[in-house]
Amino acid sequence: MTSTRTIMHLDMDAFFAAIEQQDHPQWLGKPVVVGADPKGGKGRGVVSTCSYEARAYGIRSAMPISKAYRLCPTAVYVLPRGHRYAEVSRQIMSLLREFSPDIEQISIDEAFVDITSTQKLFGGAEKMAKEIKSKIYEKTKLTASIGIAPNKFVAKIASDLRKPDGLVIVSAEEMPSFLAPLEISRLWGVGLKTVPQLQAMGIYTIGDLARYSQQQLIERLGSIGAHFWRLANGIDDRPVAETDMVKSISRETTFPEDVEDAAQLRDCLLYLCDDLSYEMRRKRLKGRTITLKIRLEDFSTFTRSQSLGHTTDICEEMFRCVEKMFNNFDRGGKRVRLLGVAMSQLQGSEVQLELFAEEDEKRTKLDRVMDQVRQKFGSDAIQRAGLLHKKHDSDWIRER
Ligand code: TTP
Ligand code: MG
Repeated sequence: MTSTRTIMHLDMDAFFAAIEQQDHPQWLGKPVVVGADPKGGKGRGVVSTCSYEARAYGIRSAMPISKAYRLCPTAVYVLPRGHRYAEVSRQIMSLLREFSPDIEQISIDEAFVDITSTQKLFGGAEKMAKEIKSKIYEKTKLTASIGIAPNKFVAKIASDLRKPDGLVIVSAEEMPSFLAPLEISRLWGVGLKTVPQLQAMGIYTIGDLARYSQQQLIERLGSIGAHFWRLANGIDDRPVAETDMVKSISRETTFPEDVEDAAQLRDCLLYLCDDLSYEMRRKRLKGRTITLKIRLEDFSTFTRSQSLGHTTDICEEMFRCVEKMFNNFDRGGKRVRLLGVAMSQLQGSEVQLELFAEEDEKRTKLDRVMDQVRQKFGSDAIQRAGLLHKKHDSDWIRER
């Protein structure tokens, strides 16, 4: 058994919408929807988030913007301003660092903080949480919801329970009775497919699940059964660690035969950037540093990195930088065995696939069109013009 920890989970309330309301005080108290342009109900794209006033009309994140418009045509509709939200996010995260060095940011408005050792300095967990909330409010005029529990899983549920402006503290002793009445959909990993499967076993709440033995659950559900059993019994030893967050994301290719031709190598790099940027947009990540990896025929391996000065998930921008590093690399006449492209210094990107900020509109148009085609037809359906003359792309072995 590990000794008891105290883990805090903080999640800002209606984050993008609350910032818009603060920046436009005339919108305070009104339904505000951040997302795609509704175009009088004909708009495509989705809701990013909305104020609690808009939630009263049934509007939710990820809902088609046309549906939101039907539910409340008089709401204030605004396009997302990613840079502004990222700026406020940085303010909040640096404020949290004044309270504990053990912070794991998991999205733009959300972080875990291990306060096991620092809570005493602030007179206990509750006082510390209240101070964090008021410091955030002082600085940004925004409200946060906080959950505190012996582990990440329960802390995250707790922060969600009394939103907005909530504070829920669950002690180790309270954990079983806290978890028991909650719906099983709250368990990490229980998706739309698993719910009916569990219900067929008479499991509707976390308490129902906790009454099964671990062995029974493994027999019925496979190895995921053990995971559900552990969570349902309040067992979650995952540490709060920045390393938990994806540090980098990459694509690389080993050629079936070593390649000499620079044009073919450049095409391959474009292909890798394209694939990588698509994955980043899908995962809502942007990166600041790009790395090129080259392995030559004699297995000597080199990397070249460059910071872009800002974060991006745009293929064109990534490729331009990689191409430059590639052109400057002297391979001494040797052929290339492997090429790779990686992005690091990642941040959660603020907008969904179909919701690029206005200033990025032009640059990302091609990316967006390709994303839509891929989503429709699968990832091999489309390739960039630079690749179109290639017949043998599929010969490249993709290593993930
Ligand atoms: P959330 O914390 O999930 O939502 P929220 O902060 O708007 O509201 P809540 O009070 O329920 O926490 O997400 C944080 C931000 O991420 C949100 O303000 C907008 C963005 N986001 C999207 O762009 N699309 C989505 O589908 C979701 C869920 C969030
Ligand atoms: Mg939030």
